Amino acid sequence: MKKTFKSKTNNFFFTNMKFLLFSFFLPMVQSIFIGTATSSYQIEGHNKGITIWDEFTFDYNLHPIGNASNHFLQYKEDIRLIHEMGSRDYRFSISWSRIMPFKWNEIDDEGIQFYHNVIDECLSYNITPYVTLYHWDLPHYLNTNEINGWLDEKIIYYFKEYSILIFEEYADKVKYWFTINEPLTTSYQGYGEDCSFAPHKCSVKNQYLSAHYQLLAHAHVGYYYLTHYDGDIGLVINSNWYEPKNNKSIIYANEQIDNTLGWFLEPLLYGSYPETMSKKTKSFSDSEQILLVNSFSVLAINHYTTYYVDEKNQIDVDKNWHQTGASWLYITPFGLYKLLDYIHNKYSNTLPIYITECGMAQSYQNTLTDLDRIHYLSGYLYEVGRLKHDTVKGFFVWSLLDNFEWASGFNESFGIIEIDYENDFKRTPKSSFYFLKNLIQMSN
Ligand code: PNW
Repeated sequence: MKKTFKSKTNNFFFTNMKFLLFSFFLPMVQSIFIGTATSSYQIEGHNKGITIWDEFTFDYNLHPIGNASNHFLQYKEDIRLIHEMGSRDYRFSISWSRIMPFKWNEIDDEGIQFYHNVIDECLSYNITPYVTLYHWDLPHYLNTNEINGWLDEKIIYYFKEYSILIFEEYADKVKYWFTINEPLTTSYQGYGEDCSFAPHKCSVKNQYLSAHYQLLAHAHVGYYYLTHYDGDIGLVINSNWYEPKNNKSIIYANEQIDNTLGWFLEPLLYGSYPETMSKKTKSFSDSEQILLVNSFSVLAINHYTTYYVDEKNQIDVDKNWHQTGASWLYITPFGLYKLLDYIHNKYSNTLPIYITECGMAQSYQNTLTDLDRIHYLSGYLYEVGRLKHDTVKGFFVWSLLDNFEWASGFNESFGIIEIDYENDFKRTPKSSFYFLKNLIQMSN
């Protein structure tokens, strides 16, 4: 370990200073575990079936997926690295189109076996698997004129049947499940106003409809799991923190939070959308409400960054905030504290919370000495440690590996392990990997 660290680092002293500083607040974060997260499409490669992301990158001439981070062939090495880091918790997703590559309900044995292998490999090291059922790689045959992806009510049935199959196959080994990753991103970026993601079918109507069906698909699956199995399940909700820039903008900042976090959290907790959205979207029937409020046992939150909202309801940033290799992502640790505190005070003070993603990007391969990531992670973890309640159970760093960052291709590296795409997908842990390893070791 030391070898890589020393040879690639002229800033060894500074990095170790961070370790030293970190030990001051270590006791505060000791009660939560530190895990890492990935998703199938972003890392696996060697896909058999076509997904909406293959179609989208082809149609818009974006960077093709290729073999991603080659995890399909190197999963053993990757899980061994998690073990080497000392982490006991790993979140990954199952690719629907690896399970049924070509046709609805035509099951591929190799696909089924692959996830058995991944899960068994984790268990052999005592690493707990946290499995996401859907992280955006929708099979293309579910995005046609006949079945129109998340705009089609039938998707609820398909998602439920697929999920039941997955539970039957793996639920004896996996006790933590997440249904859908970031429905907000899919609705806003894939079907809505932002329109920068697959399947690129955008309108205001589609934005709300796709959210509605994602929520119902989650509800059916979550309810099914909790009534048939003994384990935990949740919907992965993402939210930035929106900080009012001044007194006149408090109302707008609150609205932004309702329109993002509240859009997906309130249906789960209350069976209805926030006030600000109720005119824009369908409402839930009585029976749907019952499913929704009984569809989860944990809260799963992805959080990356904070924005200011000004008195004109415009998004703003502070010029002193450090912008990362992803233009939308600033290092703003205070926002994580505020978001978790807000959830605790406004919504729930008992449900266990998992931070299912948190991390930052460098421009591709700019250095193995990722001090800015150490800065980011120590800041965000410190803020979790500062909370006055103990509902946060775990913190999954996004991401274990450099990977395919959706519309940005391979230009943004979120990994704590570098992938050298030109040299046989060679894996090299970055300084942040050792930082986390140290932290985990010290807190054991
Ligand atoms: C999440 N934004 O996506 C996803 O869950 C991951 O697959 C992804 O790699 C990670 O965050 C980093 O981006 C997001 O533009 C994509 O605000 C874009 C945004 C937020 C989250």
